[in-house]
Amino acid sequence: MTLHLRSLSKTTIFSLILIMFSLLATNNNARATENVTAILDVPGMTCKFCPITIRKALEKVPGVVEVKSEFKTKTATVTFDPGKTNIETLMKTTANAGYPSTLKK
Ligand SMILES: [Cu+2]
Repeated sequence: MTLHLRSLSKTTIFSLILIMFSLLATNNNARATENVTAILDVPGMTCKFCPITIRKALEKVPGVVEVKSEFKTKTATVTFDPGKTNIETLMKTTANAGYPSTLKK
């Protein structure tokens, strides 16, 4: 009985340690891949449907989390995981869709 209890608590401690390590690892991951938002100037938009084409193209890029595209300002606001993609790729993507873009300053 004593032996059984002791082995049980060892298992409990071991799983607690495992949980703590996995929590730490998750936290580190979250910090390393914090999302960033970039605003792209897309001067080639000519009507209210252009931003939809641009948004759909950008949403297909792995690592892109959110896209807001607006005809009025001729911009695409892209939130992405910098560990998975980058601004260069995003600009290439809009260009491939027919809309060359630059990073808004
Ligand atoms: Cu259009």
